Amino acid sequence: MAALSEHFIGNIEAIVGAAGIIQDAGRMQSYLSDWRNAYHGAAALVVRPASTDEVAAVVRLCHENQIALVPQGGNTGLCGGSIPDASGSQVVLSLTRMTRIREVDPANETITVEAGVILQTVQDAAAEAGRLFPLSLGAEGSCTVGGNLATNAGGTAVLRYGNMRDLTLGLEVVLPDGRIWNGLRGLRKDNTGYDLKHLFIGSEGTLGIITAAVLKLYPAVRSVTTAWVALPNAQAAVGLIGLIRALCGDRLTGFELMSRQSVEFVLSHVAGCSDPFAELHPWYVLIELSDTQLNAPLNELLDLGIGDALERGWVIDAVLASSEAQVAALWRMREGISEAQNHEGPSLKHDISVPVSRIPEFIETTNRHLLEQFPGVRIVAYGHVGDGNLHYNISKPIDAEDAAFKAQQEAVMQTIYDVTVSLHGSISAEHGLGQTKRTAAMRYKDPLELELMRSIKFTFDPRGLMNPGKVI
Ligand code: FAD
Ligand code: 2HG
Ligand code: ZN
Repeated sequence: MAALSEHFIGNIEAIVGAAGIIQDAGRMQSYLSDWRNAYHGAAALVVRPASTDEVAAVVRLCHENQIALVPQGGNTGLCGGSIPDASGSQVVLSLTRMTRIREVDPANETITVEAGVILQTVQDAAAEAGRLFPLSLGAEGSCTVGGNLATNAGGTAVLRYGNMRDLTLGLEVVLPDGRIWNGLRGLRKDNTGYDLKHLFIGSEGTLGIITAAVLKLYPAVRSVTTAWVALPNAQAAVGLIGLIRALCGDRLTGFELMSRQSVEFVLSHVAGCSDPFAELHPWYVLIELSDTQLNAPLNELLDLGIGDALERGWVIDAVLASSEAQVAALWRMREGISEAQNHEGPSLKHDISVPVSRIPEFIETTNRHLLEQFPGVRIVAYGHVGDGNLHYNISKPIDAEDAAFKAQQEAVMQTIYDVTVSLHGSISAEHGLGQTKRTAAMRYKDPLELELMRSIKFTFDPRGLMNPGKVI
């Protein structure tokens, strides 16, 4: 490990206090590997400032001493973005002590929170104020607003409310030289030049440290209907979502596609899950309708839509949840897929998007190419079909060696991304580039876009100290 001087460490401690600094190797461990245990790094220090001023002072000191910083929130990211490199010279800057909800303004329909606030805490605070904060994802009990912003997180309600970018009105950011940009404006209209917040959203910690945000609130939901539906093929999902949307409009708030393989993993590994149907089916969707009105006739609407789809041959079978417990059980089946896949050995994750209309073609073509080139791999395809976003994850063949499987990562990525790009898609719809997709982005992104990205990076961070080795 490259040692930092006693003087530097003393200065950091003078800023954040003893509670804000971790040097002990054992206590650092949880900051140095990711949720999947797929990435491992080393760090000179973990620093945990408790206020924006402390973040600014730490960043300024690192800037003056040319020390690279790796911002980290809940460490639930899925592409190694929050993990330092192996040199041991980088400092992990954890935002997890910045947990204040600064303001709830129901009349402006906004909430202002610090970067380390857990997503679920924001949802709960919104609910207490009789409002909804709609970002929803499987890691919501541990991911932070800062991480959600830095990755422009998506989740299961994007088709109705948009992703984190769409839910954000203002940001406070500590720039790489330690200056504080206060862009905490709760305005829905502000046309005073370039909209700088959008540069930081999705920048994965490479342009600055997000310390707080003004987020949008929505009316609370008072009626919900959830259905688990069996489909003959993925094409049927595209037909079905069009039909349900035409019928229900904005009441459609969730439409999650899952292959049989995904559901089988959950049934094998996630406690308390059971197959709602006696027969096996190749594909499933979880549909959620919701309304701000109490006792809205959502069951009737969904029955109507599913009845129509049954006649068209797009649906084989369907069940509507009849209690809150059943709703939770159906969502557990969907949101348990990531955890279930972890139990099946190493996996290669791909969060691609293509136009919704091309999802069936993507699945059919990629399955064919992959199985020809890598016989025996288990394809775990599922995701947010309303956004054209599939998690096209690959688990190793049952009897393959872990190392041999992992060695195929680049080749597997290339096969999947070649098809994605040929269908005018994106190699990352949700999770970002991090370490995993940085090289692939160089290959698949337009050279002019890359050149513009590099010049933005240089403008903000000419010394290259913000999360080096990630994104660009
Ligand atoms: P981290 O993992 O700590 O960091 C992620 C990136 O953001 C890193 O590059 C880090 O350097 C940077 N960063 C973190 N905080 C800051 C900050 N304050 N300022 C600047 N940069 C920062 N993602 C989705 O989009 N949709 C999903 O449906 C979804 N489901 C998930 C389900 C599970 C079970 C898991 C484990 C993950 C899931 N994710 C999903 C991925 C992940 O949870 C999200 O990307 C989340 O937004 C990351 O938040 P975090 O606080 O854990 O960030
Ligand atoms: C989801 O939609 C998340 O469940 C996680 O984005 C996907 O684990 C994954 O690959
Ligand atoms: Zn997802």
